[in-house]
Amino acid sequence: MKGLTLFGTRSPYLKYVAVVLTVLVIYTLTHGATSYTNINQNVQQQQKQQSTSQQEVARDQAAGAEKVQVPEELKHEAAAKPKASLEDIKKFQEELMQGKKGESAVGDLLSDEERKAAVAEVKEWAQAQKEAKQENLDQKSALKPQEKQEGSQKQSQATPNEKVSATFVTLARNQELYDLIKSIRVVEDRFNRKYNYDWVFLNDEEFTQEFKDLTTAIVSGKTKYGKIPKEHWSYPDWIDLERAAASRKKMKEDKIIYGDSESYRHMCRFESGFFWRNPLLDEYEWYWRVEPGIEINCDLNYDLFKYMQDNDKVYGFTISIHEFEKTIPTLWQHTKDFIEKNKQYVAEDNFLDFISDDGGKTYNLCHFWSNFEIANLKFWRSEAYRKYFEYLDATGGFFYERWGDAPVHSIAAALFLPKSKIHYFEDVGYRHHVYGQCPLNAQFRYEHKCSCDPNGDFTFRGYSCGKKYFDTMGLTKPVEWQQYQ
Ligand SMILES: Nc1nc2c(ncn2[C@@H]2O[C@H](COP(=O)(O)OP(=O)(O)O)[C@@H](O)[C@H]2O)c(=O)[nH]1
Ligand SMILES: [Mg+2]
Repeated sequence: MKGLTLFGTRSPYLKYVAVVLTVLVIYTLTHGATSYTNINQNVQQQQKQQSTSQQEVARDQAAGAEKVQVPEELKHEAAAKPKASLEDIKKFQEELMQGKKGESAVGDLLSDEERKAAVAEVKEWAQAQKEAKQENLDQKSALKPQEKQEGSQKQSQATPNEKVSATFVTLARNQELYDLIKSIRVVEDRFNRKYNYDWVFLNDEEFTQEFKDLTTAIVSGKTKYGKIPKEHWSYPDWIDLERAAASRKKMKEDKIIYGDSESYRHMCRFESGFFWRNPLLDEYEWYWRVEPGIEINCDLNYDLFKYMQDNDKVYGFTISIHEFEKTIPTLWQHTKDFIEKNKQYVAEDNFLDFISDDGGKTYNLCHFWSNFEIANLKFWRSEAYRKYFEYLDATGGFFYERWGDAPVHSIAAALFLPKSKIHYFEDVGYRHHVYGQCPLNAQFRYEHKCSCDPNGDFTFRGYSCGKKYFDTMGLTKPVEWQQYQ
């Protein structure tokens, strides 16, 4: 009976407690288990509901139904603030550069976006200036006496408002777009995103919309497109077309590069005598030539145009090389004839020694590789160069032989300019097809994030004219040069 004590009469309410507890336990056990089943069911149910609603959305979308609620604030464009003028922006930036924090009234004229962009530009400029200053110090401490002279040349850090009148210029065919776009991308990344210079594109045919759209999307400055006029890309009337054709045939047999190409000849004549006459270039003083398939391998932390301007340079190059003699058999003789009749054009302290080993009797074939050029357009527009080009053109040598624009430009620069106006961009890591220039100093390469292999540097190798350049310019070669010849 002991067992029944709990339910005994001595504590009758305990019976009720026990009953309540039992009920509670049974309830918990049964409902607890059910609740697990429910979670799974819920997930399944949710999934089912979701898929139904997805189906609905998809159905709605397919039906073009616009069920999504657009937030009110997105329905209307924010009331646009009137755009500040370029003058206002410049003034604002000048104040910032003078450390005034742009608190004056002019700052109020700028929208938030304009203000942000202007501040960012000034910050970037300040950073670039700091880097250039450091770099200048580093370079100077590592330079040898002759180079110190160069090192002491004026800094070329343009402020955002101090841009030089300059543009990139590219002659290209539509089908070269994707080769070219890589060149543009790298020029922008290494240099132009900081300076935003314009870019002029020239073609003997109309550029396609795709060409224009893609290049405009990538260039940070303004882009301009020109179709070359017929008279700059055709046979002049004094050319004997049969003689020209026979010469192409012979050059093909002799396996001379581009020997049988008519378009290559038009291109070389155009680059020699006409690109600088294109009206799209009229407003500029300086240009930087870029071709499809080139590479820039190191960061350029200063304004190369401004460097040229501030240091009174006219013609800048990266690679120098010997020309294939068979493409220019009579070019030097015609040059000598021209000089004989026009001695007044020859500069006093010229660079003849770079292009001739015997005081001008013969041409040693050295020339600046013109696929990279940073130069002053005034030089090509000068009387000396115009007359020289006209003289050469009248001989028909662009078509009867296969004169390149590189030797024509180089001979003119070497003869009509004092050699101090020619600048060698030693610091520009550059490659065009098989030949490249890669700064030989390892520290320099690290600091400028160069991607080139110094073993691929062409400057002191056999076919290059690099050694000749250093010797005739009176420069000391980099200490590393013997390792890389
Ligand atoms: N529009 C146009 N551009 C050309 C033509 N031929 C060459 N070019 C351009 O002229 C430059 C030199 O030509 P390229 O074929 O690179 O010659 P290479 O560098 O001497 O091998 C490049 O910028 C080419 O895109 C042509 O027929 N039409
Ligand atoms: Mg090329």
